[in-house]
Amino acid sequence: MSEIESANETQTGKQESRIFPPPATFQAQANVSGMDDYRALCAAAQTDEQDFWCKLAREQLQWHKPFTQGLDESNAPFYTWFADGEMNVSYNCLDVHLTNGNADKTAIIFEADDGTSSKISYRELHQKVSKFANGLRSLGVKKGDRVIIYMPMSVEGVAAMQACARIGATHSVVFGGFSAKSLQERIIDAGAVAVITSDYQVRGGKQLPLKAIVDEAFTLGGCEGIANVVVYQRTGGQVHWSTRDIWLHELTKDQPADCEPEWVSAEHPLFILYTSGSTGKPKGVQHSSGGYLLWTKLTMQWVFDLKPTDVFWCTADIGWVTGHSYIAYGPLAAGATQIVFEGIPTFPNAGRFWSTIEKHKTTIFYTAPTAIRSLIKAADGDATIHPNKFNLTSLRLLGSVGEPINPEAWMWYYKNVGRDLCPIVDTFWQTETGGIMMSPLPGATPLVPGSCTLPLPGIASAIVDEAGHDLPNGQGGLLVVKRPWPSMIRTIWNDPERFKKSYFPEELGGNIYLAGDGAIRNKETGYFTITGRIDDVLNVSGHRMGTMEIESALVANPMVAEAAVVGRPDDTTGEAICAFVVLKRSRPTGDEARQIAIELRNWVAKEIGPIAKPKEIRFGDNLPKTRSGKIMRRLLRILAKGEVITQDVSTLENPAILEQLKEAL
Ligand code: 6R9
Repeated sequence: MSEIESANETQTGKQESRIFPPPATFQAQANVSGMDDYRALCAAAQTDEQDFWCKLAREQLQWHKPFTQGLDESNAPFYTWFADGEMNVSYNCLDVHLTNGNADKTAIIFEADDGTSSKISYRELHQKVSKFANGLRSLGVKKGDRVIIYMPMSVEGVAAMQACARIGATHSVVFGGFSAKSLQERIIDAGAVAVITSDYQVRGGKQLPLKAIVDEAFTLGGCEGIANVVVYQRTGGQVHWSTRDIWLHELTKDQPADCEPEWVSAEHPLFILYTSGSTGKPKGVQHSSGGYLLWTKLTMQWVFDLKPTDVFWCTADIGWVTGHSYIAYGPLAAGATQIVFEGIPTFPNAGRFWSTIEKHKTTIFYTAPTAIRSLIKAADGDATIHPNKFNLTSLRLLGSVGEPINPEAWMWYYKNVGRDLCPIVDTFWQTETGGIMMSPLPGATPLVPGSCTLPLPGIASAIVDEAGHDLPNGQGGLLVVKRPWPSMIRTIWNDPERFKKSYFPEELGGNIYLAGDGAIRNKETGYFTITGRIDDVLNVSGHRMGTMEIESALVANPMVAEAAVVGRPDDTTGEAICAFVVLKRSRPTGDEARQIAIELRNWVAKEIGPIAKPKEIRFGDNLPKTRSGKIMRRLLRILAKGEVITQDVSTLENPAILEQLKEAL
């Protein structure tokens, strides 16, 4: 297992020794204050697991019908939580605030791409969502139906998700950067009955069509199940119209501002979110209602130390799980004021994050390492957009998510954005986990740059070998979670067998969750460091992408005979996609090769979305293969890095090919 070997090398080669204990003032006011508090919570979870979770679920959520049982393991690994309890997620995010003093509190500060902003209170958001939900009901959308949401970052995007939750429809948000083909595949797999989209999205001063891509998805076929396309008018730009289309403002215009929520079982599927795995086909990760909301709300309090006066800003898109848990659901359930940002970090310039923090007096800022790394570069090149040119004194807590944060980026973030005063929570989690699994608690855990430190109370993270045996600290292995937790993935939509195989493999006993990441624990502190994916999943700018997905897209091109995709380290995006391609015709060189590479990159953008475009394409007469015909991706990874192959290649069928693939175009 090469990943694990390299993890051990990292660990022994370079030990991070800087430690940052929580500032006393932070600790004094924190929701979880000091390591003793943290340990007490962990101990409570261990002593009586059922009691721990049931108590929290009763305290944190309002139940229409109380549950009688917490975790049910009788059909493992299809675990259920609070299953006979009835509740509604939207009720718990909105209605509860109408009577607890939050009604006129700002729920969302919307920061538009062009720098204008607006606010919406909990009362107003409740009305908006209720009208939206009534509108969907009037179209015949009902409990259990699936609705695709293909929306820009907007109050309406969040409202669409909440409206589905309100009527018990299961939503599946598709990131606005995905192509018509990806959208069509998700519409079909989910068996959706409606699509919610907008005319355009506005990013970086440009208008990008969304409705037109939905139209295109229809032309690809298989979308006959969609009775309606609801269109939010963002720009008023031109769109084609058909009988199935309806404007959101017309749909909601005469709807009552009150909508009785659909009471559902805590196990009712709140959403399906597609994510990349190690095969070509994205997996529809299915989440629950009760357990999911419990954990997203609790982690707002534990990890983000949320207080009534905070202004929380998570920069993720609602198309990813981070935007689900820490924009659409967690912050609202917790009664936060939060920023929803339409634009991009570099428009009108790379000071946009800092100026927006200053403008809205943001107190908690949660972003991805890739954004930080690109802003470091930008600030190096232009002192006027350096964070020290802005008043960031409102900040009290910083967060990171999506990929490992390298210690240099961590230190820059800590010093320049946090002014050496704000703890950084490096939060490890996944689409499948629903919420944060490992992270420092900012008023308790001493921070070590590059480490997500320790599991949250109730989360039984461990590191095991391939037979499922526990490994001692200091030895890298597979990251697993040994006990179920409320917000865990329930199944893969339409594919329970794949769910079992991917996450609860027999080799590990069939009942412990395999994360798909490698990890190692520090010998002294027991802190976890994530060493990267153990499967064929790449992490490019915090976006998960399967190498197989990209390979399938490439070979779908009529010119391509064969393709192999690997990741290579990249200073800004974390990993970059590098494709090795064999054409049906002879191997192109020079300008012609460059031209075909451009064509293939655009092809992949069409097939999957621009985020999946290979950064680099190299052409060969063949790919390095073993005598049994297996592509040696390990060697391709070395070539992609520009390194020299030192190991024995005698098992290769065609060692000469390596020479051809050595050079970048
Ligand atoms: C929330 C999210 C999950 C994968 C995960 C891991 C990587 C996420 C991380 C991290 C190191 C962190 N990852 N957070 N690696 N440190 N703090 O990103 O979900 O898109 O499903 O990606 O991202 O490899 O397995 P998702």
